Amino acid sequence: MEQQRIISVQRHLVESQHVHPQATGELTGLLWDLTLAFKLISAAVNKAGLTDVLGMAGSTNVHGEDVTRMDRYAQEVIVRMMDHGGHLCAMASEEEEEIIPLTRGDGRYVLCFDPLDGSSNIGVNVSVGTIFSIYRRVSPTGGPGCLEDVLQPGKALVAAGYAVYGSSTMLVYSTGAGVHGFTLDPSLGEFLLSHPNLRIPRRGSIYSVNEGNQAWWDDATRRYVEHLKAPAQGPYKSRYIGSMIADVHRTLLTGGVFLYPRTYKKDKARGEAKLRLLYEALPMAFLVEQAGGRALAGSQPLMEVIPHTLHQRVEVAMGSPADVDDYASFIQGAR
Ligand code: P6P
Repeated sequence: MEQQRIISVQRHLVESQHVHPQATGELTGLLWDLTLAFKLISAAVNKAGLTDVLGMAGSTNVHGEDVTRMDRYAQEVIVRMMDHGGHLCAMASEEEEEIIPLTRGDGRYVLCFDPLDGSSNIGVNVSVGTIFSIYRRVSPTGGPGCLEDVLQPGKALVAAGYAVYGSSTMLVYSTGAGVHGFTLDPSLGEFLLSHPNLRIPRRGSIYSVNEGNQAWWDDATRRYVEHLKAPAQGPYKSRYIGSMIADVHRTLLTGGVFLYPRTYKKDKARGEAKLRLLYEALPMAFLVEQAGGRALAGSQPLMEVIPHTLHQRVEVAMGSPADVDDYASFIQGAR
């Protein structure tokens, strides 16, 4: 069996850049800076239980959710890492109401990120992570970016990825040429290629959804999930961690489907979505589709959803193409 190359993420990024002769190295530099931020956050998350970092910071974010100090730490690390690099014209974060101004904000790219997705799980030692997406600016160069640079659909994405802080820390990213996974060797402080050219199985045997919301799903979603439980389907196994990054990472590697459907609890007519479009759903959808999977928002391709506000929420179904196609057949009324 061919020996897998020993290659760091830095080397991988440089080699990926050489595939694009017109590349300036800006995106490579941006991603290098991000990988350093992930190492710093990983070191802190991995000893969260040993410091007084745990416990609520007493603040709440734009969504009225308790913010742990780890959220704030991860947010500050990324903002300080990216502030002077000159690669960005604007940043948007789950933790900030408005776009984040930069000291050097005349760059060519835009960064949207969730600094610590699933952070409410830190206290019980469940995997959490940082999710990011990168667009090219659309506003005139030479000055700071604006909201228009951030509110772009998934099909405009230049790159996306995540760092998952679990039993090991992994970086999974794509610049549109496949999905590549790197595992951090803490003794070296290097992300080494461990999952080259990730491809999601055509069909899986795991479904991942918070069934506690079942009473407030629409009928098609309820029927789809019941369909998966029928013996004729295997039946599928249920796995739900409650940390999107962990649930989608497992789906990417083993196949199956991850769902966060709209719930019709408060607003019986329109329903409510939970996951954020710009810095949770879209970057993960980009990766899943780059790995050969599919991602939907209801019956619409998720990558085509137009963001109108920074913290817009969206219903999500993503994973193996055959599984997402089955879901779509229920949603579209064909089953
Ligand atoms: P629920 C974490 O707070 C998060 O944003 C996602 O990471 C996760 O998939 C979802 O919320 C969990 O939500 O309602 O199942 O607890």
